[in-house]
Amino acid sequence: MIISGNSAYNGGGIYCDSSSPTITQCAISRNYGAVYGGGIYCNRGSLTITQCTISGNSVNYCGGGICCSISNPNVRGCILWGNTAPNRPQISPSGWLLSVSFSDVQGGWSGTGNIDADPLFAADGYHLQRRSPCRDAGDPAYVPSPGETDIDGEIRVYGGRVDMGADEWQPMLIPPEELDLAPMEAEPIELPPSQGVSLP
Ligand SMILES: [Ca+2]
Repeated sequence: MIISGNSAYNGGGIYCDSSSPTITQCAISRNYGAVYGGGIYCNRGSLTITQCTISGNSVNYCGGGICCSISNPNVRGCILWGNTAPNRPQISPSGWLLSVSFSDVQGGWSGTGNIDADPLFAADGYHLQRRSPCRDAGDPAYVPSPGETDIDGEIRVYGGRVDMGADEWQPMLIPPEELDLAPMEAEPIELPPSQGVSLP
């Protein structure tokens, strides 16, 4: 699911109150919150967020990507990149327990398998490009459920290990402009020695 272009006072993309849902395979991108949580705001709950790309969201106070209060969300296999806020732009834990693993968090975050590296998004802000460090960097123990797909409805694990985020990079998704083809150069043609053909 793509959640994009929304705005709210708290939780521009998603607002969870006194609930503990699992949010998975979502791109939560380019949403806006006025105070807390540009992408996701969670109040009083044990939110689970897996294989999501939370990018380019903004908020005026804190928690551009995720903001939680009296909550202990579990974040696994996600990308939190390019979110903006005056305070704690990617994740705002507000002192609450927050488990983050196998995720790419801009500015870094402690936890197993986390990285801090530009995910090299395509122009839409959430698809991965071929050289993305998020490829094959998700939880190596991740086993998709039967029929589970990535955000494009394509296979969830390609290349032997799940990618971080909602998109699983696959070769058929490469737009021609990313193929880095060198311009064709004409090879000099060597003509065989003259066989004595005489032109009229
Ligand atoms: Ca993969």
